[in-house]
Amino acid sequence: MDTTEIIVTLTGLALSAFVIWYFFFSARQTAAAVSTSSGVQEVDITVKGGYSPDVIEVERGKPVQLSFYRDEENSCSEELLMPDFSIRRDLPAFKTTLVELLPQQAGTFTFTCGMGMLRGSLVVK
Ligand SMILES: [Cu+2]
Repeated sequence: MDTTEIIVTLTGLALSAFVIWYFFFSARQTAAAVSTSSGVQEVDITVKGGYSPDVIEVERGKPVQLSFYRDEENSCSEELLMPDFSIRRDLPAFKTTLVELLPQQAGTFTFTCGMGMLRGSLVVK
């Protein structure tokens, strides 16, 4: 190996380490839903290279309204999937999209972008 190959290899390793850290170990942000007087549990989520917060806690049996504000044009996040709730929604850039659902069962339900790269979870208690 010459110097260039070593540098390329090391850069590649550093990038892989960063990607692994980013997807699996970076700090998760948890937010509990705020219930309105009408009993709707509301949560605001910003979509920008990920979901923030990406862990959302709600109570079972009460309607949930998630407000997704997509703060970017990156096509990765243009679609939102919540397979457990049969939800598939387009998120227009720089707009808020409301997603309503009624969690009937306790558990942790994943939501992702259309490609499954961005991830968040809805924790129903
Ligand atoms: Cu994506």
